[in-house]
Amino acid sequence: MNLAPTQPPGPSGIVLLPLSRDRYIINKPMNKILLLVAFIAAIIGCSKPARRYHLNAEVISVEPPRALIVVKHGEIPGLMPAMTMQYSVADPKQIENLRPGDKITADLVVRDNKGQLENITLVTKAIGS
Ligand SMILES: [Cu+2]
Repeated sequence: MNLAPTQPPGPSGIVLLPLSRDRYIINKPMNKILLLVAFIAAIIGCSKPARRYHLNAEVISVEPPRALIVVKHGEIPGLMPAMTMQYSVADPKQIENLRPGDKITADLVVRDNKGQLENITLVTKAIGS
């Protein structure tokens, strides 16, 4: 069998191998492994149940482009005392029209030690906003 490369030697005398064909052959099983890793990660991620807490809060500031909100929230029984803190929000559209001083309710969803606000609902509009 003749395994010699079909391409002529390069300028420096180094033989160029048909790389594109080799890459194709090598990458195929690699893609399967990556898919499997992603699949397993998804299963592990889904198997941990998220915890949900109801939250009453006052808006301190909002940053819709970064999906961030700073709120002063009341005590969340079983989780944390009342405090002012920043949360990421699941849907930035829910904070677009919020202004400092607005009163909201929301679901705090805790997943893998990360908290995110969902179902943000305006309760009382801040005076003058
Ligand atoms: Cu907090």
